[in-house]
Amino acid sequence: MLRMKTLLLLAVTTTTLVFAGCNGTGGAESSNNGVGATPSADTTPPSMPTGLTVTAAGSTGANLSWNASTDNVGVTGYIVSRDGIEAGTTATTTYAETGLSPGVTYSYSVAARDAAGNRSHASPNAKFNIADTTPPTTPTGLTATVAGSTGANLSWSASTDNVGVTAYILLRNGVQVATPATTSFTDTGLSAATTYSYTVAARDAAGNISPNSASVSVTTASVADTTPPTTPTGLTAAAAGSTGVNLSWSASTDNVGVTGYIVRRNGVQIATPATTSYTDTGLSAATTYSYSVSARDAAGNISPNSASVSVTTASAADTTPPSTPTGLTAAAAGSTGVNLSWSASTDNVGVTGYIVRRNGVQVATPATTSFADTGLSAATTYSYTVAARDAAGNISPDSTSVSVTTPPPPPSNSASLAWDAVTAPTLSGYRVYFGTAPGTYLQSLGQGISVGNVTAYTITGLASGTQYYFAVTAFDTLGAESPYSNEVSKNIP
Ligand SMILES: [Ca+2]
Ligand SMILES: [Ca+2]
Ligand SMILES: [Ca+2]
Ligand SMILES: [Ca+2]
Repeated sequence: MLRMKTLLLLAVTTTTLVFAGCNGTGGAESSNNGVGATPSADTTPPSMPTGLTVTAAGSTGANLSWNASTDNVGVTGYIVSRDGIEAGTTATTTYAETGLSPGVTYSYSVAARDAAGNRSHASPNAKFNIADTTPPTTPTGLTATVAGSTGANLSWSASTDNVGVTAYILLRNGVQVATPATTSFTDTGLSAATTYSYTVAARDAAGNISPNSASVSVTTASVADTTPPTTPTGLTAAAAGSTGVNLSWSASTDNVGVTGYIVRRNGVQIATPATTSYTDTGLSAATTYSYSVSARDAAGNISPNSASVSVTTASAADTTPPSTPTGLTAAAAGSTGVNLSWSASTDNVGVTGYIVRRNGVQVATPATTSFADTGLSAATTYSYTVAARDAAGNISPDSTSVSVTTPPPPPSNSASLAWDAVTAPTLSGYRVYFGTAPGTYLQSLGQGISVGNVTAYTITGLASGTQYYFAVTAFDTLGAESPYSNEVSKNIP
């Protein structure tokens, strides 16, 4: 109790004038403090304000209101604090804040006071925030530069915002790829030789997003291709007649793409086909050629040469006929035969035979330069020509025609003999012997029919139904006679 009295006395000395105007209530209290007529000091603070609310007022203001406090003497006003610092006072239960910033959270409390200066406990804090609904400005000055074959460097001018730009939104071909906090970005992982379009927008902490910037495009660099295609395999070559060769091979592969092939003949490039086959032409007949193939790509890389293959063209077709036979002669051989002979023809490749025509009709194709025609009619004139031919079937023109007339048929009951001539300097002639039994002749040796120096003779007057045997001898000017020739026989019908 002693301590309480001391405090009361101090209050009296410092607040006498204040309470002079409050006798009505002071008097009521004074009766309780037992100090007599002197007004008692008010040491009781008002009750703590309750129900503090803060509502927005425009874009930068707020209205605070709360429930009135009570006091043993009387509440004289309220003290409003913002973020722990006194912001203002009011005699009523409302307070208007101005000049607030969007996007900032303010914490308010209010305390009541009375005339004696007693101050209540501060109310619980009420938080208040003015929403930021203003987007940043649109970014400008967007530029994009190539960074090799897979990257692009982007930069732009900073946007501004009523509160503050917190990041940028970078779009590549309309799709968000990054949200950098600064005004540049290096995009990576792009495809070579490809065009990309970029825009950028700015955003603030409240999520407001500016319009997209103007679009810029950039094309990445091409990747240098230094890898050649694979070596062609399976090369085959086939002769196409006497002047052509057909080539084909298996396709090569490449990291980018095969654009064509290089065909070499005997080591010299002759063609650059885009496909896996080629027909070489204008070659020489019966000649061997060597071929190889390599593949190339668009960057000019060339594969190694394939294994080489050799092929020999066919021999040239022979279209030249042999020369026309010359020197054709025809001689009757008896009454039913003709012996033909002629000079050989020549040919660019070779004569393989002759064609003999009798009266324009082919009768024989001998390989040599003579022919014995038989089975003819006696006493008849025949015309012959000869042509030559080669292996390709080319045929020469017909030779000059020659005619021959067969002699009349021999008389009946006769026998015509012919023999080889005897070569002797003193030859005089021949003698013919005949009889009806082998080796036995009607003429004694030396008494044969002397026929002169000829090689053919016809014996007439022979008997019908008899088999005759014949032989010939030669004799010289001295009378010497040769042995008999071989014997021939004939049956006289
Ligand atoms: Ca009070
Ligand atoms: Ca804003
Ligand atoms: Ca390549
Ligand atoms: Ca020929």
